[in-house]
Amino acid sequence: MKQAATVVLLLCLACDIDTIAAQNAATTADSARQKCLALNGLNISSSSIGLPTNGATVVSAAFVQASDAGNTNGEFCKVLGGIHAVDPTAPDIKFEVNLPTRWNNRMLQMGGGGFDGTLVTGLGGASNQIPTSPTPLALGYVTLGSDSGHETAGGFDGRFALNAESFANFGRLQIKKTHDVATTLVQKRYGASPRHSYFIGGSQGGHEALIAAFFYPADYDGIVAHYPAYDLTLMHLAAQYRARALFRSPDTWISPDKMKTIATAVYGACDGLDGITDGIISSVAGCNRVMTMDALRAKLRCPDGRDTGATCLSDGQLSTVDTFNTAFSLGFPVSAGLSTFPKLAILDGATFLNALGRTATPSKWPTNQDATQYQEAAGTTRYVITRDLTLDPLTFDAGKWATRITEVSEIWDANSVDLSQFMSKGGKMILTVGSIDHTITPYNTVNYYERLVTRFGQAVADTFVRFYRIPGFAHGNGLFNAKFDALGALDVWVDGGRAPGTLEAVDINPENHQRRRPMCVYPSWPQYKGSGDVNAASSFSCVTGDAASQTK
Ligand SMILES: [Ca+2]
Repeated sequence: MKQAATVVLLLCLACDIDTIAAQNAATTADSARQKCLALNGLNISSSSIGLPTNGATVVSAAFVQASDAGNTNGEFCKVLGGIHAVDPTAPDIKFEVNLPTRWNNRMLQMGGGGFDGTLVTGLGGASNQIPTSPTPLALGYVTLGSDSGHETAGGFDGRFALNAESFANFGRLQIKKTHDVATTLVQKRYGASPRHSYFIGGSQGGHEALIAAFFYPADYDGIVAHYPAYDLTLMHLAAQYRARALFRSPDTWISPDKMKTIATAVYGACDGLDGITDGIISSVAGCNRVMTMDALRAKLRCPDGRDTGATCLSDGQLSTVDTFNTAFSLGFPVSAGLSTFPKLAILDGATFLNALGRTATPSKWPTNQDATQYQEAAGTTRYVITRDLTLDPLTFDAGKWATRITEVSEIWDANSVDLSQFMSKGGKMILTVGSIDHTITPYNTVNYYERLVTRFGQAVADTFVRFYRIPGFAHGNGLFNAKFDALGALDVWVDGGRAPGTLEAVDINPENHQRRRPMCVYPSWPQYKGSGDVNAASSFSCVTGDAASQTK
């Protein structure tokens, strides 16, 4: 570039500096455009992809200018293509890789959600980032994503799992295949490899982030896993168990009105324990102490245990709450020896919104009007475990399918916390969960972190993992709809060596005036100092222990 400027200067002694700069920019843009368009039709051989495929093809490479209508990502090259399966009947893994002209030498892979099946474009914000902040692509990251190797209409449509390679791609393999193709494209475009490679995602995307760390540690330097669905087998079999409890009879279903009654009782008992009644239960331990099953029964049981309206719970409904509030045990181990799935946070403030369904009778083919637990149960028991599309998910008996269940678990779960290889290479991980996540349950991530601490010891775990439990946050939404800069914190840690401490989250629910809270490193939580602006993070301290016992 310096040479080009000198040439321009020599040829054009009368030109001013601005003209030279403009000519240089034009030369750079021309070069970027040429390098982008040269990727069109590129065939990537199977030998440059670290898992079995039939190679990959770039279907289109389009040069996007900063000034193009609707583009807020700056100038970049948008590459679309497919990774071909070994089995000719299995679909391609469709991918998108975005190569910015002003590259920051980093590559960021983004995860999907549910059963995937929609192309993750990498054009938008990183999972749970503040919406008004620049996207990773605009910051100079190469961004990438895939459809995981199948297309669905959304939800938990699991037809793709009937094909073994398609299922294995979704289960794990697409992560590395897409990574390797993107790395090849980066090398072609820039003539260099990324200095750092990251993965970020929430829910299934968080699961994919943990897959990256555990199964492909050589490929990634940094991971952000939000509320990861890492143990899908146990999660969905627990969902099936709880859906059976919920729909056992018309008397055991909990209507949205009844759920509001439960939440009102829980918030009445627990909201103020953290120093401020703000619709957020920040002292989970304090809440667990005061809002037990017995306390709920004493407060809400209908006279004689018979349903007399929305303001009380029948004995059948109380038994459903009890099932939700108790860990599920499968009765035999799956991958990494796990056999249980923790309780739901129904007595900690999880509101469930309409997640328990709109009617007491679920549909044969679930829609988003049905209970989340039922949708998950149907998807996994029908398409993945039994592969019997006539199955009634509520009659499924896990004990009769033990062999297939353990096989499935090995294909798609990321249960092991032995991240030795990731740690040894210097990898860093940020792990988050919302305290009122009703789609998975915060305790699933808490368990992962606590098993990890048991495996490595606290001092070693602190060198490569940070865990944040965010009060009032649910599953990418919630009463405190937390948004924060996890990617920035990760990059400072990986590249700059500075480990994250307390972060800050902003609530983007419009009615909450952009209120802010500290994101405390687990197990600490934000306690109101007793004075100061309730919408300012500085009015809260990260504390450990149980406020209920502290105030006694
Ligand atoms: Ca509170």
